[in-house]
Amino acid sequence: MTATSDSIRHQQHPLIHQLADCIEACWQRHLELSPYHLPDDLGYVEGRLEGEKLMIENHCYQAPQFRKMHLELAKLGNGLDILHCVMFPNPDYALPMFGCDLVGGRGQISMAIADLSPTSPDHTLPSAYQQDLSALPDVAFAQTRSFPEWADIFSEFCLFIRPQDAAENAQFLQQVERYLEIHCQRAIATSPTPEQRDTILQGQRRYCIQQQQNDKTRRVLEKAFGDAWAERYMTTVLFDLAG
Ligand code: 18B
Repeated sequence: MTATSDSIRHQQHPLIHQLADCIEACWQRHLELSPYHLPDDLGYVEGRLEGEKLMIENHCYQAPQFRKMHLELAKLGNGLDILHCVMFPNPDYALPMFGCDLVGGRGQISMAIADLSPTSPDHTLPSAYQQDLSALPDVAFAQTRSFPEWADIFSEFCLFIRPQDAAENAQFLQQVERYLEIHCQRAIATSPTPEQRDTILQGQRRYCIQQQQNDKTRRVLEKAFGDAWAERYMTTVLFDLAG
């Protein structure tokens, strides 16, 4: 599915709509995109949760540096809007994982997280990323959120907040755009290192295994689609382990 006028982003919280457009524009600006095909029945899905309709729309691409770039938009009735995005590097490239998740509704975003997460054995970002990220303007948010136990995968640059107002929403959007710009520019300047493939894969697998433990995501999916479907979706669409 492409970003047509019937995309559910048009019915979502403005920050989610803007971030979805921003992510796709950044990908198109920098990377050589081609489609990534999800299993046929998982491009667009609908379920029901407590009498309300849950709609999930997936946009998926690949590029030489990324085996899978996944943007997902979901809407539950009129109360809950979700944006989920992960860029899975091609395991021949020693790149961090970009991940982002926004949850909100009824005019307010309750949670916004974005990170460039290390996958190296020593859990540090490549030095070029550290330099670029450290050089960004400092942003401060009134309310940061505390990490659950499984979340030891994120970097010191992780933004994890409850934005308070339109100014903080705009500041979050701008900072995520800077992270994406750095990521795409560094990625296209990176040479493949196939000899490191096993190590890189191990780091990516750890990231996915930790993310699969997010009970808040799992519970929404289980309630709407059942336990087996939720397990399949979390392990094949949201956080699949590359071979
Ligand atoms: N996630 N999120 O993507 N999740 O997918 N998400 C929530 O206000 C969904 C990612 C992350 O405090 C919440 O508490 C659904 C990525 C963290 O225990 C809900 C989908 C990252 C938390 C959902 C989805 C990520 C979190 C609770 C599929 C990071 C806090 C919202 C469409 C890069 C967990 C709230 C905690 C929370 C739901 C992080 C409802 C259904 C890529 C850390």
